[in-house]
Amino acid sequence: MQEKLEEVKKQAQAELGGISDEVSLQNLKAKFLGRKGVITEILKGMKDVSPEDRPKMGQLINEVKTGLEKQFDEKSVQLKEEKKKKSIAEEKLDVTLPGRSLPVGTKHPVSQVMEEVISIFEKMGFEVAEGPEIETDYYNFEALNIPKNHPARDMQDTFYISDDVVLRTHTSPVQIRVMEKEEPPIKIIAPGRVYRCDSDVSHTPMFHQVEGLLVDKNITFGDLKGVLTEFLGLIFGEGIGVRFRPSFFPFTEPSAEVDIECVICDGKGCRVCKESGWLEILGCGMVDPEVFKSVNYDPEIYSGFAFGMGIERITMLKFGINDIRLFFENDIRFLKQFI
Ligand code: 2U9
Repeated sequence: MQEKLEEVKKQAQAELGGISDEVSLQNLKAKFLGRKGVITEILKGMKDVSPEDRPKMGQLINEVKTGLEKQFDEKSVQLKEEKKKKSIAEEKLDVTLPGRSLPVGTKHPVSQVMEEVISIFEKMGFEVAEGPEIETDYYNFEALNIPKNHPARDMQDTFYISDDVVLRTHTSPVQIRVMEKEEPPIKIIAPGRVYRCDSDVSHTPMFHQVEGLLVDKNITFGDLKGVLTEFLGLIFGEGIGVRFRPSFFPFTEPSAEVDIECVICDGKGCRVCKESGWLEILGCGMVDPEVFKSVNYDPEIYSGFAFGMGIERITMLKFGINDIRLFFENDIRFLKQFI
């Protein structure tokens, strides 16, 4: 029995040496020290040992048992240590690795140009004014001296919400609302979305405008020319050719349309400028006395100028875009080109 015990001890130690994980360790422990384990089997053999040898034998078995238990426990501690060291080594953070770059969006080209236009006028001392996109007939047409039979009032051109309520067709109602509330001097721009029943390569049902209004004593057409010529030089490049052509708008008198030298062909004549060398870029004029009357400004005391421009058109000319609908398709291959 003593020999058997010695053999079992050696076998257990040998097998313990080959163990490398906690589960196998527990299985091995059960095999030797468990209730149905090898040591228990040996203990059962005690009944065949002579009574005088029994105490010594019992002590011997116990020594082997506690010795093995200690070695199993030590192995368990050792395995836990190794596991911890391994996971620390594996989870080490390499701060020198290059970061993963996240895709970053870009500002829509119309927003970029809108911000640029606003910034130029702010530097000249204009303040930004805003108002509702759903307007009454009064603010959108009546107060602006647009007659009842004017084609712009037609259902073909204007989105009607009801007989008396429309989606604003220009940002001019904003200026009417400001003048109703405040006395001159007025020096504002009104940027925002406007709506017209129209759709082709150069028109969309919604587009963006910036309009401007300056009212004070002794404001002249010369002031208007100075401000707009300065603006066009800043937005299209210093020295760009500018010309003022007589025109008509119900809300300004006299009125003019402003052209710049064609940015595509440098004024030589091409398809875009219809061989004229010039591109129409904005409309303007001196505020009509009828408009002043509707806001209770005395046209004998005050004068002013106003102007309006479409931001999509300016963006198309600045970037050489030939179809306005590209702005609203949200194709990132298009949008990515304007960083
Ligand atoms: C008030 C009085 C007058 C604003 C003006 C224009 C001329 C003009 C167009 C440019 C291209 C509209 O976007 S577009 O289609 N605008 O030609 N706008 S004068 O005149 C005003 C505005 C407010 C109280």
